Amino acid sequence: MGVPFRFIHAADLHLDSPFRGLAKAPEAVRTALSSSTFYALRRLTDAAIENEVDFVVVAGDLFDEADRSLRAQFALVKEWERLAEHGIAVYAIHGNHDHLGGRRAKLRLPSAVHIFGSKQMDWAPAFTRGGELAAHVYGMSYGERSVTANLAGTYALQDGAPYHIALLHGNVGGDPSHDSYAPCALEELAGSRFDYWALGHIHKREVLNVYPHVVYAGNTQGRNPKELGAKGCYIVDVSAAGAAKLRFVALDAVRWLEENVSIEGVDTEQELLTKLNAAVAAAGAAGEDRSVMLRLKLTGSGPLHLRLKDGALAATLLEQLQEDAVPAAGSPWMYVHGIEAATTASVDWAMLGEDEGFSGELYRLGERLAEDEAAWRTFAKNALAEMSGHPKLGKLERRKWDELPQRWLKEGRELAIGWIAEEGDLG
Ligand SMILES: [Mn+2]
Repeated sequence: MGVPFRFIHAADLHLDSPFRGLAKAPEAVRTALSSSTFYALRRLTDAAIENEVDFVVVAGDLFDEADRSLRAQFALVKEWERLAEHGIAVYAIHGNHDHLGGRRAKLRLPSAVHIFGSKQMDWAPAFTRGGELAAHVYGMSYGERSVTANLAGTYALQDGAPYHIALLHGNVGGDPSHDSYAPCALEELAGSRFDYWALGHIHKREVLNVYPHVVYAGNTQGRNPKELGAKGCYIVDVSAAGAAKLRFVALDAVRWLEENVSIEGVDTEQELLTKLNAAVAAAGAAGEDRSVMLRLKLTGSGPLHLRLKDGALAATLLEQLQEDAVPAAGSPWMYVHGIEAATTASVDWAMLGEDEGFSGELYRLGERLAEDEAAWRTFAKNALAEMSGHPKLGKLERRKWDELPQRWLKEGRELAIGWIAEEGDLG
C-alpha cells in the first residue's frame, strides 16, 4: 500500500508561441493571443496551489522554440518559484520544440524543480507535501529536435516506490498528424509495469488506456484554428491502493472554436447574416467567459450554395461580423477569424432513384449497401485495400472496419453525388 497523493499532469506549454498570420486582427486580439501561453502558465501554478497538489509533471515542449525567448524563461522560473514557495515540486522533460541543444540563459531553478537530461532515462523520487514517498518519476529530455528512436523501450522501472510515473514526449500509436518522434505502440506502454505514462507531443488530450494510465494532457493553450476547444491539464488523484482519478481543468486564456452553420432553407444573404450572428452568440457560451477565436463553417445545401462558391460573399459576411463586434482589451471578446464555405450542391434525391446516369447508379449502390451492413463494410474495405500501403491513409486502413460509424456511408454518398451534381451545375 502506498499513500494517497495528488499531482498535475501538463504538457506542451509552448511558451511565447508567435501566433502567425494575424496581422489584420485587432490589437486586442493580437495582444491577448501573444500573452495567452503565459496566462495558461500562471493558471497552471494557480491550479496547483488551489488544489493543493503534491507535485507537477510537465511532459515536454515547455518552450515554443529551442532557442528559448528570455521572456519565456523568466516567466517559467517565476512560476516555478511560486510553486516552490508552496512546497510543490516540479518534474519536467524537454521535447522536440525545446530540446536541450538550443540556446538558453543561465538560470538558477528552485531546488524543487527536477529536469531530466537527454543522455538516458533517469528517475527521481516524488514526495507528498507531508514528506512521504509517493512515487518514482521517470523521464528523458530530447537532446536534439528530431528523436526517432523508441525512448519508451529504454525506460526501466526502479522498484521501491508504491507508484511509478513515466514522462514521455512522443508519438504513441503512430498519429499521422504529428511528427513521429520517440514513436512507440500503445500496447508497449499498456503492457509495462509503470502506473501512469504522462505523455506530451500530441496537443489533443486523450486517455489512451487506464491501468496503467496512458494519457496525453494536450496543450495548455490552443495555438491555431486546428487546436479547438478547452485546453488545460489533468489533476490526478491517486489513492493509497493506486486507483487513479483524473479531472480536467481548463487553463486557456483564449479558446479556439468552430461552429457549423447550415445554409439549408436560407434564401437571402441577410437571412444568412442573421443566422451567423446567432451562431456567434451560441459560441460565446462555449467560451466559458474566455475570449474566443471563432471560425464559422457553412455547411449543407441551399439556394446560396453557388453564390458562396467564389469567396466574395463569405468575405463580405466576415467583414460584417468583424465590424459588428470589435474586440476590446479588458473584457472577454469574440473574434470571428474566418468563414469557411463547405456547402454542397442541392440534389433532387427523389429523382435519383430513376436517374440512368452515373449519379443514379451511385445512389442505388448506396441504397443497397445501406440495407446490408455487412456488405457495406466489406465494400468499404475492398475499396480502400489498394491504399493500405500509403503512409497517411494506412492509419485509416488499420481501423477496425466493424467499428466504422454507419453515418459514414450516408455522408460519403451525399458528398460524392453532390460533387457530381456540382460539375453539372458548372458545366
Ligand atoms: Mn508540442
